[in-house]
Amino acid sequence: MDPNKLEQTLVLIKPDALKNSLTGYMLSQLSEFHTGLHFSGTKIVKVSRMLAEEHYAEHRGKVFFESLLDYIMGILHYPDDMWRRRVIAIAYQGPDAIQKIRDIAGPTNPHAAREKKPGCIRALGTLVPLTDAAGKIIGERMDNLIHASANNQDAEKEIKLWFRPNDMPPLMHTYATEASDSFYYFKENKLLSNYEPGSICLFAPGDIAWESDLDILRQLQQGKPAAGSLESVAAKYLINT
Ligand code: 3AN
Repeated sequence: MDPNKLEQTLVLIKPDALKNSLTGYMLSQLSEFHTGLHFSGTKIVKVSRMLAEEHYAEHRGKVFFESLLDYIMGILHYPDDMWRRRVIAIAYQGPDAIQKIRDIAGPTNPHAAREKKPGCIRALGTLVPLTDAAGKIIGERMDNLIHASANNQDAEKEIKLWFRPNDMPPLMHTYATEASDSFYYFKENKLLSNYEPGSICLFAPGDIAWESDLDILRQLQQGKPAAGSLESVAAKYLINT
């Protein structure tokens, strides 16, 4: 099969889009008819802090980081209705999927989006001033409705962060999978090989995992440096728990 056909990208329909009832509009923009792309996975996610931190790891330490976490966790748009704090996560797939979705989403900054690409999804977004404890403006947050993976490397990291292999049909897998041959448990940000009360089983023997996730766990179990964090593996297994 042409590997180009398998290119995947992660789309998140963020809480501001849900709050403004833009889901239908956005899905229609992303439809196979308009883009030639296909859904390979979709889920409704209550975003945990762990997942939010992993997803936005590159922004850690920036002035808007904490606000960005609150935004993607739905806390800002649904301060009272906790059950409404959700995003829709979608894996899209097809030739040139990453660039096609980036084009439909438009520039990151909604003001730039309105100027440079009227009609794109992010042109409907907004900028929110960020203030310090004294009320002084220290920056701004971009509420831009949609996340779309920026490049191949990010797409792989993000698809594997949000989706398990069996969240999508096996014939649509882009990334290598492997059956686990051991038990791996997670408890209080630690990796365990035996069950302890309160621990969560990430993998049992025979469970299908992303190969790279198993590589990370094996390295961590031996106390060696790994290509990713334990949280980057565990976060998706804790989704909606
Ligand atoms: P994009 O989503 O276009 O790939 P990223 O990955 O650089 O952009 O940023 C992720 C998110 O972080 C953006 N969607 C936006 O909400 C927020 N963000 C990025 N840069 C800034 C910034 N300079 N000020 C405020 N928020 C930002």
